Amino acid sequence: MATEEPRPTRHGEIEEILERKDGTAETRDEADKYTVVGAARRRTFANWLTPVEEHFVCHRNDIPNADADEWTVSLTGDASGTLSMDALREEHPAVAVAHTMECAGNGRGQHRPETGSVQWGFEAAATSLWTGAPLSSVLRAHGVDSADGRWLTAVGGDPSDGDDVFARSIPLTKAFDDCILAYGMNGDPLPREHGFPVRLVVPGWYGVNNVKWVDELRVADSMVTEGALDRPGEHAYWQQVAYRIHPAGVEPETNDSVDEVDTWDQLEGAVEHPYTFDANVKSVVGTPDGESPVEAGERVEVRGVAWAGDDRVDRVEVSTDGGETWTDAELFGPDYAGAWRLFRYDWRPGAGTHELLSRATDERGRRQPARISNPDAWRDALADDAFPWNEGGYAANAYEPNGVTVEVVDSGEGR
Ligand SMILES: Nc1nc2c(c(=O)[nH]1)N[C@H]1C(S)=C(S)[C@@H](COP(=O)(O)O)O[C@H]1N2
Ligand SMILES: [Mo]
Repeated sequence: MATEEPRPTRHGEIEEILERKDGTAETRDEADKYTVVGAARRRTFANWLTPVEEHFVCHRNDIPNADADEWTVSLTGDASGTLSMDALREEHPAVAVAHTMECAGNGRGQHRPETGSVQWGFEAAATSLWTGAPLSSVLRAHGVDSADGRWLTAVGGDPSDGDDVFARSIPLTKAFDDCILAYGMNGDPLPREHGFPVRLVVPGWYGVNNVKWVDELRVADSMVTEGALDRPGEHAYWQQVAYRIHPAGVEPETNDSVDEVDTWDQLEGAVEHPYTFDANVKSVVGTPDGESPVEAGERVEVRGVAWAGDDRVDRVEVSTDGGETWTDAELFGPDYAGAWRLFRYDWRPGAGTHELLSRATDERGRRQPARISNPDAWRDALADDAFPWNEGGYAANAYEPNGVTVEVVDSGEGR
C-alpha cells in the first residue's frame, strides 16, 4: 500500500514551507512520509493567537496545485450539487471560528518504546481564527436539513495516485453545530499548505478531522468504509485504520457508526479502539521558556495555554518543583468553545534549577495524566495516572514530558 511508502518530494515541500514560516522547524519523521513542521519555539504557547508563521503543518500527499476559479466541491450521497469557491463566498454567510488544531500524533515522540512515524513533542498545536461559511448553510443549500444520526465524510483533493484517498468522517451533529468550510486564516487567504482554496474546520477536534483541499462532501448513514466513495483507491484507511488508538499488534475493527465520539469517553471503554475526534485535555507552558536564565527574587510570569476539545478547561495547576507541589493558575483571555485558554501564575523563584509543569482539568473533571504508560498497560493505565501507550502514538496528553527546566540565578542585581 502506498500509504507505507516514503515520499521523497516532502523534503522540497518542507524547505519551501520553512522559507515562508520562520517560526517553524522540521520534525523527525522516521517513515519519511509526511510534510511536517512544528512550532520552533516554546514561546508560541505564550500567545492565544498563533501567527500563521508559527502554525504547524502536517499532511501525507503532495500539496495540490489548486486554481480557486476552477476548484469545485461535489456534494454526494444524501447531499447533491456542486459548490464553486464563488458560490461559497457569495451565497453563504461569512463567519469566523476559533479553533485549536492539535495533530492527534502530538506527543507521539514521548512514547517509550518509540512508535515510529512523526516524532512530535508538543509542537503540533496551534490556535487560529478561521474564516469561511458555516457547513450547516452549505448542507441546507444542498438538500440536507437535519443530522438524523448521519455522518459527513470530507474528502481531500490531494493527489493520492489512486491509493489511500484522504477521507475523514464526522457526525453530522458536529458538522451542523459549529464546523465551517474555511477559505481564510487569521484574516489572510488560506495558505496553500493549510488547505487552499478550501478546508474543513472542526473546532476542538484533532487535526486529522480538518480535511484540507476539500473536493467532496458526502452525507450518509455510515462513516466512510472501504468502497463507500465513488472513486478509485482505498477509502477507509485514514478513518478506520490510521488514527485509531489501540495496543501493539492489534488491527482495529471497522465500524459503520459509533455512539460515543468524545475521545476520552472512548478511551475509558465506550469504543474498543477509539477514533481520534475531539482533543483530550492538555496544557503547555510558554514562558519562561528555559532558553535563558531568570533572576532570583524577581516576579516571573509563568504563562501558557490549556485546551480540552469540545469541553471547557476548568482548572490549570502549575508546579515549580517537578510535580511535588501544585498551585492553581489563573485562567484569562478569550473563552471560545473549541479553542485553548491562556493561564498565568506569578512566580518569585529562589536561585537554583527548577522543573516547571502544568496540568489541566476539563469541565468533566478529567485531569491530564502524569506520564505515558508502558505498552502492556492499555486501558489499565488510566487508573494509574498514566496515558495508555498505543501503537500509533495518538492522543497523548501526559504532562510530565512537557515540562520546562528553568535556571534561576542570583546575579546580585535582583531585589
Ligand atoms: N487533505 C488532507 N487533509 C489533511 C491532511 C492530509 O494529509 N490531507 N492531514 C491532516 C492532519 S493529520 C492534520 S494534523 C491537519 C494539519 O493541518 P495544518 O497543516 O493546517 O496544521 O491536517 C489534516 N488534514
Ligand atoms: Mo495529524
